[in-house]
Amino acid sequence: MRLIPMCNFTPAPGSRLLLLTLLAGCEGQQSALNPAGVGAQSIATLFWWMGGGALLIWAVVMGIALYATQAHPEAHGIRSARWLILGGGIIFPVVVLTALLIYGLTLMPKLSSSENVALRIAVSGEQWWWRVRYRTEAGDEVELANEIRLPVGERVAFSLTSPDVIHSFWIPSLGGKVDMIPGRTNVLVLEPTETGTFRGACAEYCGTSHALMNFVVQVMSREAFDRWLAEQAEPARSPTTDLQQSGQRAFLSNGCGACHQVRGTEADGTVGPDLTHVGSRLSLAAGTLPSDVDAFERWIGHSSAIKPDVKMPAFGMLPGAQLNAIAHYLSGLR
Ligand code: HEC
Ligand SMILES: [Cu+2]
Repeated sequence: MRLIPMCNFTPAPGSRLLLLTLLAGCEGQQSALNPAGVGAQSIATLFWWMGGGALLIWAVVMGIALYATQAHPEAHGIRSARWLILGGGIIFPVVVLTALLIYGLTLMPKLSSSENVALRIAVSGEQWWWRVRYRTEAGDEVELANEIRLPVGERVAFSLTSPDVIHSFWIPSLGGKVDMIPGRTNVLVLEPTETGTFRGACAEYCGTSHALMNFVVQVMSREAFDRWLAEQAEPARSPTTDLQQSGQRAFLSNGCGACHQVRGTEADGTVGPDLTHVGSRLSLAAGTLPSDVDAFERWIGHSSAIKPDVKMPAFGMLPGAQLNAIAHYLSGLR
């Protein structure tokens, strides 16, 4: 049951903008109406039943209202008029709404059960990025940022928390949203059913750059996932070219390591994202920039212009050649 036929029809020019705005959520990587997970599927089905129920009640009420304005006052006795009001105004809506409520409530235990979980991931919402921690089979903790990869068809439990303000973790294509509350750990269980790339967002206003904290979710086969996690668990690659080497020296001597960790080097800060494999990420700065040398250079020189109030100082005072070398070093950290 999808909106696709509706998305294809061509409206009159005047109403086009409004319709485009309304229907922009029909499809794509961030749509609750285009589900690719068990939770999202139930929520979408519930949405359609709710929408159908609302439409039905609306049609019946409008029908009765129209009839009442057209009918002669003598057409009904006082008794049948009373039954019409009782039936259409109370009994019918109560039955429809109760059925919808019961249906909605029966979905909840299934959505929150953490039985048969194959993978646990800890995610912390920060101003304005996502700290993501996996644990390998060997028990090592692997930290990355703004990116989540999942094996398809397996149940995964997210432990959600926050060190600063309330954020809300939401991957519309895979399931419902859950708040990340300082001092508390909430659990969300998701089960992706299709491979592909999806988008997650913060769904609770958390400060100036709330709209600039997104993340990429990639659902892949179990083998590809295991390979990826093993790569992420490795320490950082050593720089190979002269440019990358001078970039690493500039990175270490300008204090980046006070906030950022690059496993295998002396940089061990924990304020900002772990950069051990930052070159392999699908986006930079929580979905704000693409991940290429150019974007690294812009970010390091102009972080606060790109993301207002960001908790990383802009390093625009560094000579251009140094910024460029650091950008080459970081994008080589694959
Ligand atoms: C005061 C702490 C601090 C210092 C110093 C700092 N950063 Fe950051 N950095 C951050 C924070 C916090 C973020 C997350 C910003 C966001 O996306 O909201 C970040 C994000 C980044 C990112 C994007 C990472 C990602 O996964 O998207 C890069 C790259 C980066 N910093 C490089 C550097 C470099 C290079 C330096 C030194 C020239 C540096 N940082 C110095 C705190 C710091
Ligand atoms: Cu947030």
